[in-house]
Amino acid sequence: MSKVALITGITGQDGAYLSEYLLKKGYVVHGIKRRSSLFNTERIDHLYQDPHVEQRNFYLHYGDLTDSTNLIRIIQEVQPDEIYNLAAMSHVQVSFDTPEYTANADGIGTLRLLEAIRLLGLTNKTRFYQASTSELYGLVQEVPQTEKTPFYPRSPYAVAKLYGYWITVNYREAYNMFACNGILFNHESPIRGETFVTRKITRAVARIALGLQQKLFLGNLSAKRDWGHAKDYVKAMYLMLQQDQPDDYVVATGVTTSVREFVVRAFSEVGIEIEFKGEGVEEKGYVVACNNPEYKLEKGACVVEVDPRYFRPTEVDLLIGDPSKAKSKLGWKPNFDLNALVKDMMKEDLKLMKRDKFLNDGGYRTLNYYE
Ligand code: NDP
Ligand code: GDR
Repeated sequence: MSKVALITGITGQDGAYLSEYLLKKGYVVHGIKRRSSLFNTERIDHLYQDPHVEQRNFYLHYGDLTDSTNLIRIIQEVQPDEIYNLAAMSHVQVSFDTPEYTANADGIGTLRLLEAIRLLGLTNKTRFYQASTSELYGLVQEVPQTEKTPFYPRSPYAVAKLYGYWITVNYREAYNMFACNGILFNHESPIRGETFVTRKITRAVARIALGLQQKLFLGNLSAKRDWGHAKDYVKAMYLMLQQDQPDDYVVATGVTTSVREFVVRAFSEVGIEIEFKGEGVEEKGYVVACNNPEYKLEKGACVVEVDPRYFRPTEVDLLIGDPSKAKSKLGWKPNFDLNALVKDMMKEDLKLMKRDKFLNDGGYRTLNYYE
């Protein structure tokens, strides 16, 4: 008998990679997607199966983490062996604009799922993965951050996720549930949401190289993140639910890099050398050399500028994770380092933007990519 997994947030970056991974392992995968006015399944369209076909292993259900009865009904129908709770309003800056909704979906949403498992009498059957985050560490207290580092959340998103973290621990202890927190550090990919900083950078660099955009506007260039590849990180989620005992794990690369350095690396991937000059909001990135004859960028052109609108009311300055426990207990190890990640993202975004350029040049459509 195949194992059955239910994934919330299946239309997101991690949901898509995890679905692929579990399907390859022979799972039957069910996912919860939200109703939206435009299609929101682009990342999983290649996995879609015609509902008229009898033998299927991939199913989608309409639902929302803010709707308990909907979650109870889906879990009752699906009777999952494993639930991966990946759904969340996951943008830190946007959480300052929508704090109440973020608390409801990211915090109470986690409780709704755990409580549904309990009410349906599935505590001995269903294993639960909670998408916890390095944002819990917030204000730097020690580096590298481990499973034992105290939390100090710095955004409505992180505070909501703090509730999600502890309610998962509480249900594990109170009801003996197999419930785990993956404290995942930033992980990116070619299908990363376009408004997270890495993808915003790789898309813009591809567009600037192709002459579709002149400048990239960013916020805090000095923030440092421990960036890994999402393909590696979904494997850790799976491994956590295959252990004998439930536990919480940090998943990270152990290497930290500034936003500024990420920008330099992304440009260098397409043969453009850039240098930053100035300080604070006056800091700008200029082209030093363009070593790729395909691209026509003038030496001295200003291609990056700081825009304070992207500053956050409270920032997380430095994240660097210690994945020792995940490595020793789960046998997890990442295949991608930062170089390989930037390469993968730039390669795919160049392909995408070349397609857009073709459409633009042909007069078929014009898109506004400034975000
Ligand atoms: P994405 O933003 O790419 O995906 C989020 C998913 O959640 C989407 O499928 C989205 O649906 C869905 N969603 C949002 N709100 C609701 C809701 N109210 N009800 C149901 N579904 C909802 O995030 P990632 O894939 O990058 O991250 C997955 C999880 O891991 C998130 O919980 C995130 O907070 C957490 N995390 C992510 C890290 C990262 O670096 N990527 C690091 C640590 C934790 P739709 O497509 O319709 O918007
Ligand atoms: P983060 O990711 O907040 O770490 O949360 P994001 O890519 O949004 O920001 C990383 C850092 O870059 C700085 N920054 C900018 N960020 C964005 N989005 N846009 C900009 O223009 C910009 N300029 C500078 C930010 O200030 C920040 O310091 C991600 C999400 O996936 C969360 O869901 C997850 O929990 C954490 O990673 C781990």
